[in-house]
Amino acid sequence: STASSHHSATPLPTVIPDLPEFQKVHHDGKTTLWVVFVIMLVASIIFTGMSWSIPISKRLYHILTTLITIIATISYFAMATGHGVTWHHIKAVEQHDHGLPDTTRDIYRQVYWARYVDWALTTPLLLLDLAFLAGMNGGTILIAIVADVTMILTGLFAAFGSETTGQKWGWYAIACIAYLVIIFQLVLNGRTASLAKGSNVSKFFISIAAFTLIVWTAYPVIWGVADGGRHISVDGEIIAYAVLDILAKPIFGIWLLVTHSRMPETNVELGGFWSQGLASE
Ligand code: RET
Repeated sequence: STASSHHSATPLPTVIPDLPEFQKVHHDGKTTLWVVFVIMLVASIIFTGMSWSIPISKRLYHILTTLITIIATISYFAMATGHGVTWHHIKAVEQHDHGLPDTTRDIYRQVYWARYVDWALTTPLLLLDLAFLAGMNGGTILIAIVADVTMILTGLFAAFGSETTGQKWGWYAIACIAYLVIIFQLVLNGRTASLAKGSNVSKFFISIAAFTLIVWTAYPVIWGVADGGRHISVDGEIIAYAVLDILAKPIFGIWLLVTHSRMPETNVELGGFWSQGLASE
């Protein structure tokens, strides 16, 4: 043939590999991160202001709730400025074109690991708010907190898990089991404990715990759709978590603090080292 007669020439490649796909943040995602940063900052300032006017012995919820929004402010500052995010190689898709050699197409997606650092610190504090409100015992609180930290860390491993092995969804399943432990502690032990604090506190605990369970349960759903299934963009994921974070932190916080100021029975008796030096107040 004519082609074989040019044996000294370098053959042209017949297949040009497909360019990798990069799933990344764009304008809407960046704007959202900055907006939530401002909301968390304003909430932190308001909660700090609210704690000023009440005695230190009644500030436990204020301290916890303010720390939660301060940590979120820091985490959103990191993400908005491009920190706390890294590329995760999701997979190499095999391309089969009839008659041509197979090629692969790599897919990369940005993973905001700063979220998991935020959640690892703030979700235990949120649980403490609820646990003190219900009057849960130390053992029950310890189990809920350890299950919570386990849930967030295994969720982080899931986010960086490989898709070609059972890693990603395996870690996800473990995180969901840890989440069920938290629900069990709140629904059974939390509700029972709250009854001892009277019907007002019990009713309030049931309402705010139900709100918490609904909002918290949306996180693994979003995760499954966005991080797990990659059915929504990185921007869409940022917006979804932004809505949930605002509900779970500032809205939860203002509801708790305002109700606390109107319902003296919600006050926590701080025994032992918690109340050292406060006797004179
Ligand atoms: C992950 C993925 C793995 C499975 C489960 C998850 C649950 C996350 C939750 C997060 C709550 C966050 C809050 C943040 C701040 O306010 C880690 C998404 C079960 C429940 C309340």
